[in-house]
Amino acid sequence: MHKTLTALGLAAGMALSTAAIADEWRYAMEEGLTDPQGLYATKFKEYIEENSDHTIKIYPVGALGESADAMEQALAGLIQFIDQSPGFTGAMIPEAEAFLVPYVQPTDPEEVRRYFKEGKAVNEMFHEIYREHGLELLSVFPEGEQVVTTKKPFRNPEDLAGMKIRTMPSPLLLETYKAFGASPIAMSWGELIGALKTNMVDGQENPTIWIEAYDLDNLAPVLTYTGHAQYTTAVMANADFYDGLSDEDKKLVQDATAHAHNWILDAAVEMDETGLNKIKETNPEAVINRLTDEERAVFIERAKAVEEAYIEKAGERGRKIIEQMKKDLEAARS
Ligand code: 6CS
Repeated sequence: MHKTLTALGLAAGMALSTAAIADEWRYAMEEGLTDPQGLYATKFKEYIEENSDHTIKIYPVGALGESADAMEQALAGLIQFIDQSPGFTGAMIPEAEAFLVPYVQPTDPEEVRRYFKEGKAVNEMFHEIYREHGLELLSVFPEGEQVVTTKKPFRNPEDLAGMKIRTMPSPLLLETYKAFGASPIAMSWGELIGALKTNMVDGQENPTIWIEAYDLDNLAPVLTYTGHAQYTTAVMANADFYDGLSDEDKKLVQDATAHAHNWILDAAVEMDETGLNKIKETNPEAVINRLTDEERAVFIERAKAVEEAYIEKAGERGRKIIEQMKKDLEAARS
């Protein structure tokens, strides 16, 4: 009897240790496999699977519901990894909305590379904050300049008056478009295409590669480059899951992160340019407007109220983050 129990125990132990050696980890994201988040996830998966017995199952946009649903599952530990952008996470982590404050990030490709590779704010100031929400922050990367697509052109806040602009559900994005003179409406990604088709909204913002991939240039064909932000996203792990990994597996996750991160920093900048070229080639109706420095100055002035709103919510920590982002921006430019 005793022997049998020992044998059973051993068998169970072996099963457990086998499970620990070769786990399937779930990875959710807000985009498809050929979009920037999908390409990053694929690089991450390839590295993990080539360098261990673990496997990664990727859940693209929609597979687990909307962004908020996927985050709930990640926090509950049902999903081990999640890519979610501050435009969605910001409602839960106010400090993360720093990535949405207008005019504290570069748009020039070389400056973008430097800002994200070397910037102290991006690389050092958010880890502890995400931890407080049960998330181990692995990577923060850009997907391209935020471009406003509208049905009618605008060059100043007066032109935007009465235009209904869809934003991701971040309180700070609503502040931004109010400050810019428009009438913002927050909605999930899944609702946007229908809202543009039915004129429930007159425009939206997203990076060029995404606008091209999802035909947004056909639904709202005036593309305005205001230079106000990068679309920034973040990859995280459930903190309890991460803490429970062996040192070897933690290193594996960090190495896979570095591998995917270095790759995407160059690729994302290139994709931004590719997206615009494709739109120019395929959509003769598209109007590309790049605001002049003088026109931008008006929006930069309006952005001061958004920065104040951010600091009011994110407190002293938020103030330090914005200060550091401005220093990183200067450094990336020099
Ligand atoms: O606008 C959005 O909601 C989406 N934009 C991008 C670039 N990625 C995912 C997100 O859901």
